[in-house]
Amino acid sequence: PTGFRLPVVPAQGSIASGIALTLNKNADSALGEQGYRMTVGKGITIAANGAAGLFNGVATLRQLFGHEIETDTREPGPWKVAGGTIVDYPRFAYRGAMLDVSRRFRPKTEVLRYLDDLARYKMNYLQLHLTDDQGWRLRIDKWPLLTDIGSKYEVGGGPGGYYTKADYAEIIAYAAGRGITIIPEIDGPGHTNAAQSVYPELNCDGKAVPARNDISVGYSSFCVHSEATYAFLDDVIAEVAAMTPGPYIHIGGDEARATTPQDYRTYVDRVLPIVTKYHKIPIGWHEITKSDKLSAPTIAQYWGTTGDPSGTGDAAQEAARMIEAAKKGVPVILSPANRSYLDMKYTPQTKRGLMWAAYIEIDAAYDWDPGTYLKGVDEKAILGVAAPQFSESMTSLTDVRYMAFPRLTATAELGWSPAATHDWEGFKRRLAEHARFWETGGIPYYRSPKVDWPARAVP
Ligand code: NAG
Repeated sequence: PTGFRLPVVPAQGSIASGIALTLNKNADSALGEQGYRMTVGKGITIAANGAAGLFNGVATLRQLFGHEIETDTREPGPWKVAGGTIVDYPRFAYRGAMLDVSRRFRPKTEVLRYLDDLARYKMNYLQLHLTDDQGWRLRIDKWPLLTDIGSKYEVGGGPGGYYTKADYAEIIAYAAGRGITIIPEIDGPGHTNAAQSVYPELNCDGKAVPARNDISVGYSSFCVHSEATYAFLDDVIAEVAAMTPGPYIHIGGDEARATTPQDYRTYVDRVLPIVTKYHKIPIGWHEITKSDKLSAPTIAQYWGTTGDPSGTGDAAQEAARMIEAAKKGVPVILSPANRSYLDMKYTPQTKRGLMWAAYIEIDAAYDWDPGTYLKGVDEKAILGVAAPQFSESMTSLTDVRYMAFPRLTATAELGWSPAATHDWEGFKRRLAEHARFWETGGIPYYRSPKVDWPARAVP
């Protein structure tokens, strides 16, 4: 990674000193695509089958130093790492986060800082929620008004903003330099007011709707029976696919309350093939399981609040439908809103955040098992975990990070570590040691009373 100040030496013969990163293609199949073997003797060797493994090994090494070697000037070195060998690989292939840059725009440089945060914890996907009722945030050349006009507002009355194609490319490259793949989300058929406010043809009555920057959900819908809608989506998805080297495009699909159930299925069944046509794998919020045509490799992201289908309410029904789809082979990304949503308040006293799903303290974010969460679903059906953060209540990068730390690390660990090592007492002890990284790195965090934090490193 850039900024690494230790000497990197070529891996010829034994390593006398310094750090060697070695790619031994298929030499150690137990490590898989993302694992690594680290040997610390006089020097340090990190070996892996692919770049992803090397990134993960470097992330571990940075943690082993016990403090941030790039920003923590209180310890100029030399630095010590205990000797030994680590063989390490993830439980789940997908470990992600989501930033909502629609409700409130976050400038490119702030997205890069969040990518740094994710890389530190071996997270390998960042979903960008680029479109919603309150603003469209990515330049689409064929439909320029989306950003010329549709990006100029946001929740709270701020100026909004958008990413040019060059900005987006820079975000993707910066992410790739840290082992992270960007997943663009184009939400629909609901959460679409920004697009409908600038292009009248997306509405059934052919009239543009007024722009909105309030935080209600579920009122907007593309005109599902009009071919203009699919011509628009074909153009948008073609451009997004061309800009996105990663394999996935997220089509949203959540909370289409203004769309009838039949229309909703029509929409999903029309949009999925467009994504496939442009050689991308679709991901959708779990509502897309309402389509009868859903099948692998299309992925469903579960944001329900229970994995137990036996109850009678809506939540149990959502779980039942997700479980049925998973059993039919649809891969699942787990983002239970009452466990992994980084926009839920920690406690009633938390200044930012919503609380519709739960108050989520750090122990609640950690104490669940992705492998057994959906009742009756085999762990093999679970692609991984993700921690979304919607931004109705986030006014700055400081807010974004304060709500993410420490909970983001809980999702990261659930995605990486084997179930057998799950242990709240151990987690909370290890977590306390990370305060120093955050404080010297300028990352605000919630000092949960459930953790015995050390005295502040930076008073
Ligand atoms: C839901 C909506 C989202 C909103 C968020 C707030 C999903 C998938 N959809 O109402 O638009 O911002 O929760 O936590 O979460």
